Amino acid sequence: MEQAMDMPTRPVAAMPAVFRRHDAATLRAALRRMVLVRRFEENAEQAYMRGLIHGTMHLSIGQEASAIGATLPLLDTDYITSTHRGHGHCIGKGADPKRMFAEFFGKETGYCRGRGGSMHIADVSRGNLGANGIVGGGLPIAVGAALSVKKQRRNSVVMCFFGDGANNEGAFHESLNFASIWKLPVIFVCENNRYGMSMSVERSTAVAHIAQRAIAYDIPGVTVDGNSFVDVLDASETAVERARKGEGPTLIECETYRLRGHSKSDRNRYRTREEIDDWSARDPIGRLEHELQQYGLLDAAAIAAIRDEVEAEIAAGLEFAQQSPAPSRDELTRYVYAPDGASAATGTTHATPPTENAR
Ligand SMILES: Cc1ncc(C[n+]2csc(CCOP(=O)(O)OP(=O)(O)O)c2C)c(N)n1
Ligand SMILES: [Mg+2]
Repeated sequence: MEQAMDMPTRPVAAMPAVFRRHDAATLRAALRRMVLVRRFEENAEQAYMRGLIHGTMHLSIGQEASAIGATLPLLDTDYITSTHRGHGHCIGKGADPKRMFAEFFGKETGYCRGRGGSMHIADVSRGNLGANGIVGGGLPIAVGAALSVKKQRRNSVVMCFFGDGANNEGAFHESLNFASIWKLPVIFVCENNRYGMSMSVERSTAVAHIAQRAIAYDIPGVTVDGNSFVDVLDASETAVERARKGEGPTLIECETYRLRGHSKSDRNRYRTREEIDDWSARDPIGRLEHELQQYGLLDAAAIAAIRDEVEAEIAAGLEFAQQSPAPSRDELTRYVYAPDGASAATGTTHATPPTENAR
């Protein structure tokens, strides 16, 4: 009986092109990353509820196909800019959950030595130029990074994540225009999860599809099912290839949904239970598992093994974070402000930071 359930149920001829382009090991690794993002966030949420993590956090539960499908074609030498809802982007760019948990717990071993927290995880050594608490803040940074890549004649690309809430901001329009006129290697990935806090896209946005905005900047714009790993990966590969060939930017709109509230203080008053249930039924992880099984690329035992591996990795990450040292009190503002008086990059003088922070 079990064997029969594991038999492929769809003809190989019907297999999506991205499943042909990647071997089973790569697809398994992608699914593993999606499960890792989900379990990372569920565990972070629990730690928050238990009072172990302070501040707030924005969970991307339900959006994993968008983060992992988009980042899969990226190389270590490529870059991303992320958002306040960026845990999936970080893991997609190769971040270690141990150091992410440590950052959440405010520990020295975190990516920003515990000074950044959930919304400011960055790892420049792996091309993660940072999450960003400013809506739309990553867009001009991505364009600047892409300009520098182009000037240096390097072959890297920059993937810029942002939400639907950013698409009506000036920074979005200026960034797309600059990237287009200079043919910069940027992939703009809009994660349209239907809401900016409690504001629906229907109420905030004049166009039916955010990808239509690309027309104004004469670049390709494509809307994909953001809960389909296959569709997101397909669009991302096309856009990354175009950027790498020097043909310029693309705007990808991933239509998706955040199953949790905007942040930990959201009481979900602007949407219905039915809507949330409807999107829960389109869960991107279950969907990819099902598709991989349908084409005989992964069986139930392999999926169970992925879940076990991820549980072990999460447990080790939490343990590492809890055991790591906290910063000492008199060093709390170190790494937050530039050293008194000087900028390492330019040698110029900064305004003196507020005295209570100047130590
Ligand atoms: C420039 C700016 N304006 C407003 C805010 C407050 N704010 C934080 S998140 C958010 C909504 C963002 O929505 P969206 O871009 O769709 O991302 P999502 O939260 O849905 O992932 C707002 C308005 C902010 N952080 N920065
Ligand atoms: Mg949104």
